[in-house]
Amino acid sequence: MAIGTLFVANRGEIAVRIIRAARALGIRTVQAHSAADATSLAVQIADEAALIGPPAAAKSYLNIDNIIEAAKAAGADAIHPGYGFLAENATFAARVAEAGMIFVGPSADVISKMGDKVAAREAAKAAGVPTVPGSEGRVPTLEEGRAIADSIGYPVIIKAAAGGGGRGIRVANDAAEFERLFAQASGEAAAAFGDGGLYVEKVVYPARHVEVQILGDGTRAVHLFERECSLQRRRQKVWEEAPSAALSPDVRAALTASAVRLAQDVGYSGAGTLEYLYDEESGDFYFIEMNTRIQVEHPVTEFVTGIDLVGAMLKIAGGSPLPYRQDEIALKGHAIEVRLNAEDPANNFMPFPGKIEDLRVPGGPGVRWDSMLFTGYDVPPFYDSLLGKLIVWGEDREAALDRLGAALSELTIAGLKTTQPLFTALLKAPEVRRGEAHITWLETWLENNAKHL
Ligand code: MV4
Repeated sequence: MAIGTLFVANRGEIAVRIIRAARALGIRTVQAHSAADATSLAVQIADEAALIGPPAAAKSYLNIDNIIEAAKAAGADAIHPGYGFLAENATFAARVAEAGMIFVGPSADVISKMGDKVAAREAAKAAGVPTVPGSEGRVPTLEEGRAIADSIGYPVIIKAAAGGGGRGIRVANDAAEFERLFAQASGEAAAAFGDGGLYVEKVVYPARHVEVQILGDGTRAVHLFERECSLQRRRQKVWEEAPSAALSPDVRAALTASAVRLAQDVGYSGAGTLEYLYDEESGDFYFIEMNTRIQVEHPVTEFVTGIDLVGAMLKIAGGSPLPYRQDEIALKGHAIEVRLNAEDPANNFMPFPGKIEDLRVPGGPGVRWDSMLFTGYDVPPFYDSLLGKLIVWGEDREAALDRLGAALSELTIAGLKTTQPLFTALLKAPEVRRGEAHITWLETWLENNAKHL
């Protein structure tokens, strides 16, 4: 059943993005909002709006009962969860289905399976997708963990089965550290996730973070090439590109084929991303986890493939078969995204909410601005600090870098501090210009350069 009315259960720039995709397909939109977001851009441009609770996210954007009730009252036949909040919550996906609506995303079962990082790792192995050398399944006891760590060799990384995105991970450099950290990690995982289960992997270092975008319809899956996301701070990406400057055509072909195998094996439906670590030295790649949502950085993939990923999600959720064959998806040129956050990069990236006193947005060929900002908007202090994303496209990486520089020099966001100066400085860094940064590069660079931003 094609979607008639879509309930947008998210906020900020992604809510705006979802409304635009829905409108292009003739779908009516109802924007969920907390009391703090009543005047947001998403509320202004949606066909309708629905209050779902007070400012605190736990009482609004994370409030399953309120969201389902408001969506039903609005006559919605589908709910788009965006990213963050309830996007990867299997209970929410199941509740939406029980209420007779469509969850725009994979089934609750697939969310649940991929949310268990050990189950995801085993599914990858079963699909013939390379994983990092490490434990089989969960590690039941400290003694067995020690034996595995000793056999794969230190340093090893201890991860929470219920974790993901870097929560609850520990690096042990020797057996003594392993003994200390294993119990600590298990206790912390039990407290944070209600599941103390752990697994162990060899540390891949130095490594790039490369991820593959896929689309599936439950039967068939296609890939939309990869994104390079190594430029990150405290596991928050700040700059993403497509394609990765590090991959040869042969490695790209093997990597993307592996992602399609895994997506197809689990019967994936909707947009998803498989995260890998890439060892440039050996050319080896290793699956680490899957994200079962649309990601912040999806526009770089849209730029290099010309495909509307959010539109594709809505079509698939409405029951259409996958709208693309693999041979219809081609990679053209190079795209870069930078995240403009309301943070002070010279002061340890301290959050800096406030009022937008003036806004001047860049434009021209190959320039895209995805944001919820308008002059006079008061950035609320209750949510994450993403203000918008500047995305540029060029015929090749050099052209994209030049376009990013030009677009950044046009952009003015006045009234608060943003991460804009970080990107102007990064564009001058030789390692960034050459596309050489790996996952720990930015934090080291910031130790020497953040004070000048
Ligand atoms: C790793 C790793 C090195 N070796 N696993 C951190 C977040 C979570 N998604 C997985 N993470 C890592 N897993 C092995 N076996 C290094 C990281 C890691 C990382 C990964 C991707 C992007 C940024 C990162 C920053 C620090 C550590």
